[in-house]
Amino acid sequence: MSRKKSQKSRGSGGSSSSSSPAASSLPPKDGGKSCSPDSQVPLDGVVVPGRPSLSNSAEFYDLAFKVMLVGDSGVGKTCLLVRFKDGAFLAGSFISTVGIDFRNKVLNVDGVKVKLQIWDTAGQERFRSVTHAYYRDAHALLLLYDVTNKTSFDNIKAWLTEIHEYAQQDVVVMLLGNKVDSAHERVVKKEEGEKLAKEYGVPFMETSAKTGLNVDLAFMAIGKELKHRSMKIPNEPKFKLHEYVKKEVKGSGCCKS
Ligand SMILES: Nc1nc2c(ncn2[C@@H]2O[C@H](COP(=O)(O)OP(=O)(O)OP(=O)(O)O)[C@@H](O)[C@H]2O)c(=O)[nH]1
Ligand SMILES: [Mg+2]
Repeated sequence: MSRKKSQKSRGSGGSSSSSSPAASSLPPKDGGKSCSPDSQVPLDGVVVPGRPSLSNSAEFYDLAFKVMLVGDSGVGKTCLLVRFKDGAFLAGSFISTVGIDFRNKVLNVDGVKVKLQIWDTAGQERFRSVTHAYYRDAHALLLLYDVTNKTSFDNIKAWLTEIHEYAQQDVVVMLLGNKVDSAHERVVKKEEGEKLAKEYGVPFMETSAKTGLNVDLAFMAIGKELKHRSMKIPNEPKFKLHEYVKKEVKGSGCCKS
């Protein structure tokens, strides 16, 4: 996707807990076990050289960014987040997310502590107006479809239209084809995902929240891109997100791609 307009409210005061609708009014999907909100902190995306890392009680960080998970209901957004945060897979019956929820994770990106505040949105249509309010402050969006569900793939164009409408012009977008472990149920080829991503100019990878394939990579790639955008270090080579993803991505090892 081509995004040419300049940043609007990045840098100091880009987004803060007070500018987002309260998430606490929404019940956590699993009784608070896996998705209870961490405490909120300002997300300014700015590092001050030489000062100690900021503290959010137990967590220290230099930069903070807001990342949103979006896509149809059932594509695996919550499972992807739980896999990334806790290294576990939420097996068992599918409990759809209600409204929106978030979790924090601090990544070490080239020696800089980058805190990602990751917002897990509900894919169900009836929550769409709730989630629209959160796009405005997002620095990055992970847009998911399910490789075993053609409708979720066909709906990606509509999601991208929605992103253009509600998100910042320079938001980082990455397309993820999830559930590649389900090789026998696959109905969307890897090449189709690649083609669509190319059409919109966004990086793409296939993931599995079940096995963990490429999950950490997806968030690390986002963290690196946001860190490099935020910190201009003299003589540092420009970070190229597409190239990084191409180099680091792992295949599903499946013949049916
Ligand atoms: N095989 C497989 N199943 C998955 C994977 N990710 C999620 N699932 C299953 O897909 C179902 C839906 O997963 P969720 O993560 O709850 O989906 P969601 O996108 O958060 O759905 P909403 O909250 O309704 O928007 C659950 O039954 C998961 O166990 C995956 O990578 N592989
Ligand atoms: Mg969910």
